[in-house]
Amino acid sequence: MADTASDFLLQRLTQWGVKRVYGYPGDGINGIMGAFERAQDKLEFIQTRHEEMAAFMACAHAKYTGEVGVCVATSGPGAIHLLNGLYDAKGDRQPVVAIVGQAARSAIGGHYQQEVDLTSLFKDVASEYVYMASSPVQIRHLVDRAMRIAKSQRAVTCIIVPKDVQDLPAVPNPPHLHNTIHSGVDFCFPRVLPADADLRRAADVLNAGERVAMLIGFGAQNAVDETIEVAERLGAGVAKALLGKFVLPDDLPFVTGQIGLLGTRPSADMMNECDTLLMVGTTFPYAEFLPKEGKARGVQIDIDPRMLGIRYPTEVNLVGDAGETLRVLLPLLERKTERAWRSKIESGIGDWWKLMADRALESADPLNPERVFYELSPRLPDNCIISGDAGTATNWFARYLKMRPGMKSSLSGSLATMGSAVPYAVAAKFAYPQRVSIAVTGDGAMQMNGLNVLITVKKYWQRWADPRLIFLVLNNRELSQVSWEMRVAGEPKFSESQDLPDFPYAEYADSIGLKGIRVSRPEDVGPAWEEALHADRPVVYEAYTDPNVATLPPHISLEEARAFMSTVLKGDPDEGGIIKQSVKQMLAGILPHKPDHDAS
Ligand SMILES: Cc1cc2nc3c(=O)[nH]c(=O)nc-3n(C[C@H](O)[C@H](O)[C@H](O)COP(=O)(O)OP(=O)(O)OC[C@H]3O[C@@H](n4cnc5c(N)ncnc54)[C@H](O)[C@@H]3O)c2cc1C
Ligand SMILES: Cc1ncc(C[n+]2csc(CCOP(=O)(O)OP(=O)(O)O)c2C)c(N)n1
Ligand SMILES: [Mg+2]
Repeated sequence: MADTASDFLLQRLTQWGVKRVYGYPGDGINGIMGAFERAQDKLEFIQTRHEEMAAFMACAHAKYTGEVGVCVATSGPGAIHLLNGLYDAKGDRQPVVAIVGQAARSAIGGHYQQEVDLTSLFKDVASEYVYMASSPVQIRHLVDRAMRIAKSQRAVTCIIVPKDVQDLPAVPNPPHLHNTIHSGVDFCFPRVLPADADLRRAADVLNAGERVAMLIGFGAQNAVDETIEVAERLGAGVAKALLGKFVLPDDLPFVTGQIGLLGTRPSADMMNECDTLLMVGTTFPYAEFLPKEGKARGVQIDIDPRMLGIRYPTEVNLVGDAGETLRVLLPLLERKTERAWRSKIESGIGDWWKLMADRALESADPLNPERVFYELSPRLPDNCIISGDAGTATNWFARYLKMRPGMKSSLSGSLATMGSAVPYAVAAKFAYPQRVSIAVTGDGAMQMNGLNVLITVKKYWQRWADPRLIFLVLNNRELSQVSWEMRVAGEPKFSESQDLPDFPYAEYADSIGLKGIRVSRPEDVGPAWEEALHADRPVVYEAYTDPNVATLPPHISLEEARAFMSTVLKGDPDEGGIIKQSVKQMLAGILPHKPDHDAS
């Protein structure tokens, strides 16, 4: 069979280095599926259970590998299903290309079956580039531009291919005529460096500071040595935004860990007390966990000018690659001889880890979820990849899992959608079959999409060189994060909305040929991790946990936590009554910028 436009589409993707596409078929993309069948030796098609999972997996591929993630879906319903996963990629600025089918050109505009105005539908999520091929001659430049724009802008792009165009003969070389496009595939990232005068301004701010705090994120991932060196020289502590969790190891004495509601007390204290802030490659969103406006002078570094000066009114905004910029900044920075600030940060970190251990070992009914993460942390295998979700698990993931060099971690950060952990973990496994991949998720998220993704795991796991892929499910029979958010707002739990049906997650895993482990006693948590981490197949680790363990902001002692939980739970339906005032008073005492933490 002569090459079709679809064959050429896939060939062009492979010329761009694409090796795997996540998707789901349908008659709007039969032509493209036929081409996948013919291209199997060069391009892998991974069948997901739902197009949203394909988009999540493409996003995770981009996050974990730095390459462009690609997903494919049929016209109409398939294309619509992609959206949430594509918005996840857009929110976290990941390069993803979506390829979708469309009704035949002869039917477009005729209210035809499965016809949706896809250019309009994708106009927001793929705002950098969305175009439809009305002729095979466009395929070459549509692929080249979608890939180049996705890569260079860290954006979602979309190519729409009507079903009849898919089957037309390929046109790899447009005629040498007026109105034709002759595009190419090469792409190199430029060196991005600020101007010398601006580096000098930044150095002046940083040199003048006496108490420097650093906040780094995902964008600092290739600047590990430089970040450590700058922190050493400035006597600074370093906090990490959640998507940058893996960037610096947690055993460095000056790393304060996460920041924010799920952050650590040392991070909160450092931001509250610093006089200078250096932010590198981060979009961390919560202003109340950054210094109060005017209290600290600020410098920010980001490769994307649009992301500068939007979280704190930083005095010097440097457009640059994190590593390149820190390298040229370093010679301008003076070593702080006064190290008291740094020593204070370091001792705060030691105290924090002791508090974490105490909290994890508190009893709960029947099991404290913190214990599950606390026991996992020291057992994490080298180079493992951890994928988180939205729910209480996000908090324990952020606080308890200590990262070491070589590990990776991620979740849906900006969109903060439920359901990222399981598809992300599967994509991690496809990208790195030799590494251990771990998803940490709630039962709500598992019921939303995770259980179905396990069927994908059943289909593929035997392909992986190392079969270890572990799904930790916190079975707390509740949308616990929402219950806590409502309680904190002074509302009792609304059972009709938050209670979840119990489900046998471990048994379900066994029933489809994976391994299920169910744990409900604290003493079994550690041995169960050993079993899961040495299993010969993917494991669902079902932890039967207490939904009433609160996810609390950083400034709260063990005693305050106990008092808070018992007071707040009295407001729940079974106890009757709402105790808005006492909840608000308690919160006023523990949230950041409370008067006694505020030097101004
Ligand atoms: C339930 C839930 C709760 C959450 N709570 C918190 C919380 O308490 N604390 C928290 O931190 N997060 C929290 N998040 C996540 C939060 O919403 C943000 O997504 C996260 O803080 C962003 O992390 P980041 O800044 O590391 O990454 P990103 O948002 O990915 O930012 C990276 C930045 O680096 C830039 N960049 C990329 N490459 C380079 C380069 N080479 N050089 C320089 N710059 C570069 C990018 O342009 C971008 O601006 C939560 C998420 C969920 C799901
Ligand atoms: C798609 C989507 N729907 C709703 C929410 C709001 N939300 C955030 S966390 C959460 C509850 C998560 O419940 P579960 O997965 O059971 O975890 P738990 O908090 O109980 O540990 C909800 C509903 C969301 N983030 N994403
Ligand atoms: Mg739950």
